[in-house]
Amino acid sequence: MTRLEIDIKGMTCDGCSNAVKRVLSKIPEVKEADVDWKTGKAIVELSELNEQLKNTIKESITRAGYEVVNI
Ligand SMILES: [Cu+2]
Repeated sequence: MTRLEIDIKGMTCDGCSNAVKRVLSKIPEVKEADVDWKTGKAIVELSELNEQLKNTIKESITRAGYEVVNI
């Protein structure tokens, strides 16, 4: 298992946290996702991690309407 911390801009309520959590959960390699709009952070547990997967995660969050500032 690999742990990834993501900094996200634009989340303003629990609905935003849930929306990000939902898109992350759709990625097969993502085993667990903890998203907190107050800190702007997502802590993700993955079965594996590589650059392509990072891009997929970034795109998913961006498509949901939020900005990935660090991954
Ligand atoms: Cu919101």
